[in-house]
Amino acid sequence: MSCEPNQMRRPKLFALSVAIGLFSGFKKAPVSQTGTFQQSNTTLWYKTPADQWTQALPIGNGRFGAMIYGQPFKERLQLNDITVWSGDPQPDADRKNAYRYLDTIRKTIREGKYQEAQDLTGKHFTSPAPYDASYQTLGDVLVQFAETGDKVTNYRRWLDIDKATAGVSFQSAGNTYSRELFSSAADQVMLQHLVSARQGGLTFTVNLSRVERAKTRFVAPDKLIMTGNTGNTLSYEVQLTIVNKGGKIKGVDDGLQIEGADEVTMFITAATSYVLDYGKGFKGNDPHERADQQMKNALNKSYDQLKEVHIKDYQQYFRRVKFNLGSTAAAQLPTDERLKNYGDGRKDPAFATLFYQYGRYLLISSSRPDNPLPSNSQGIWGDGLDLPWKCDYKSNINYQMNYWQAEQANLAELHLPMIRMIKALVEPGTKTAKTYYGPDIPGWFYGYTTNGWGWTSPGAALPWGVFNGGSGWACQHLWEHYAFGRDKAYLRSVYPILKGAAEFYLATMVKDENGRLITSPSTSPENSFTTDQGIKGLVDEGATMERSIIWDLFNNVAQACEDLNIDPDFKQQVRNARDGIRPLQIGKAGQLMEWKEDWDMNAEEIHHRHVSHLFALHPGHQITALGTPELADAAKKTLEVRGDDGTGWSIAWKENFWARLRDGNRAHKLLSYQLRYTSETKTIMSAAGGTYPNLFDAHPPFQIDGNFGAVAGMTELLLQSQDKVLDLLPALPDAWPDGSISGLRARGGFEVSLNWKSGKLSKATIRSINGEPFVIRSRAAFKVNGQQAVLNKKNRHYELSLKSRKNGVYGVSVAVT
Ligand code: FUC
Repeated sequence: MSCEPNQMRRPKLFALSVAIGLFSGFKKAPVSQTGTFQQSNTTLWYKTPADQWTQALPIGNGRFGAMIYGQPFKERLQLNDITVWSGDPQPDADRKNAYRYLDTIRKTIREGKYQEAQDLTGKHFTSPAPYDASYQTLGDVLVQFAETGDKVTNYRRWLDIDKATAGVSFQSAGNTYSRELFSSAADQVMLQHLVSARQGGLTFTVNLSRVERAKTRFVAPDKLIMTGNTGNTLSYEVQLTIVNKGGKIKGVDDGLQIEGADEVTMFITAATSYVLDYGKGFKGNDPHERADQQMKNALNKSYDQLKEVHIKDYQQYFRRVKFNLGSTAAAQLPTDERLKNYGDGRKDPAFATLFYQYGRYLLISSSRPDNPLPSNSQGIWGDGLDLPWKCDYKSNINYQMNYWQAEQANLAELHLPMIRMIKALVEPGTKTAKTYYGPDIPGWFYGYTTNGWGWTSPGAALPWGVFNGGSGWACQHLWEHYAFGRDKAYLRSVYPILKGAAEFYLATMVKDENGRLITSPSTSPENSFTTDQGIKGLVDEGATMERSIIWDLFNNVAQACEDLNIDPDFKQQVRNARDGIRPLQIGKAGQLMEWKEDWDMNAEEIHHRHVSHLFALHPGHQITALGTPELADAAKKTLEVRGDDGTGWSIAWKENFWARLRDGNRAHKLLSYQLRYTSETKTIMSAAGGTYPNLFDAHPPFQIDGNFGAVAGMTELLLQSQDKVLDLLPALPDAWPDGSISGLRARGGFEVSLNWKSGKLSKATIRSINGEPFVIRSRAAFKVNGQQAVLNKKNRHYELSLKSRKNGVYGVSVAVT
């Protein structure tokens, strides 16, 4: 519906309203309908408001988001901006001259003096700086209604993940109230639209607040501004403007009072001074102008216009993948009840697709292509000043898991904030490399974590603080973006970063007793070992994960040289080095060995959550179930020993491992573990993973990697694409006998849709984006354009090699048996 642009009437009215101190109903708000509740399998919905944060519902435009509680007469929107980091950059967090101790540490490890090596590493190879900076809340919008509403009926609150809009509706004292909220990436504004069915039914105050370092003032009777900072570096500004239809409005101290409105639209904008630029100390422009400009732009448009553009903009990502596993009566229930009932998933398979699409929703809402920072360990949603583990980018699993789904689940552009952040780590990482490994060491490096301030130093303590794999693993994401998209110009642009990471490892790996390349000192993320003599230790040489990450990096870098037709000598050098890395080893229990020696079965914590040594199985490609069956069996044994349970992300990782091992039922069992209802928010380090009522993953506490890892795991059950083989339904679980999925992406530049019936592939469609050759593999016999797939006797699968043309579409038809 049309209305006059707000800005046109604003200047004239502003002077008048200040003069009378009260805005009365002459302001024509955009007349529009809030979305009404519609049950669907892309809706999370509840019959009661949220009391706890893990019941509240998240919205976000990649950068700016909120948690919505939906209380009838006391609404709280807890706000976040992805750049709100406390503390300051710490460019001097490296331990000066650490490299001088390197030889001694290495020698001590080689001599088997593990306790001494640990002491030396802890003392000289960690960071002396405190790691205090944390991602933080931006503040709250609090809406306090005049009505108290003892008798609320027909209450509904929901989040429609197909539209990225949230809503609340209920009745009280004969009136119907409804609200709708969304955070628009297209217009960089958050909106809350409130409607009373009865004329004049909206009377409330609204405030902007933050627990510390904030000042709120009304700058016009319809506008609040909150400003503040989080330390020396970051300042922020939040603006809130009310557009009302009917009633009166006035400013009071740190709030606004609305009296008797029929309909109110709240426009909220936010900006900070953050800039992802190490050279500038992460300090950009004052946020005022941006928050102001965003507000002005938004006020120029009607609510309906903003909503329409927002939905379209969001759906360009969300609707790329459609996933259907059929529906049962169980799907009619509210989301929290469905979660409680999930059990083994057979009763409500549609809940698995909801959880899958919710994971995609959360990435779209926390990582838009031009995000100033990537999705952190809570996405963008976090309430507090010192969030769990600082809510940073732990790079020994958690940060990478956040982005596993990006390429496969057709959200490749959302990978870009991560890729930009990796680029931004090269400069500080170059310094860290030289400080710890020697002034002549080329390339760049970072270890177990990074944060909003470009942290590349090790941590303060063992075992977690010292890890060689962060940068190598991060580089896998630079590569995967190319492996799926096959954009050579992009690959050329990131090649120097890949090369720099490889140069660092080439220069710092040492030879073991047999002349094979290993890292030293070396850890296996956050785990410890016990030698056969009973000596406990944290620091070894040549731990499996570090070797596997470097193998993967060298392999990718050599391929990059080949694909770009550059650096032939370097290509040879990394290939030789890759082949010189100490190979994966199988231990006495038949397990894949985690350490250099066969100590796994002596482990103090045999069910430890990190299963780092299986990197080569997932997310690496060195072990495959059909290509390297012995190693795959060893990986299986390791998983049996570790057990299924764990923290949220650990369970999600195991879903991916079992999918790669082509055991769909075991992966599905793990998904069922992950979908255990929990309200536990205390930190528990083992066996307590689950899902909160708002479907956030529980480590516990909330950690979003589990949500994202589950999307990757479920995708791997349906489609894998190692070595340019498009493996259709490699691990379909029995719990999903009939279904379809469309829009998945595969390495080599393909888009794949699949249909299956009674547990068997029935149809597939493959679109070739770049016209590259490929191989299709399936358990079932199939044909493409009359060409019959051939049974590969070794792996017992049907395979067909095809050439493709750019944008060619290939229909896979399966003989009905
Ligand atoms: C690592 C993990 C923890 C947690 C934290 C954010 O330290 O070992 O389980 O996920 O990161």
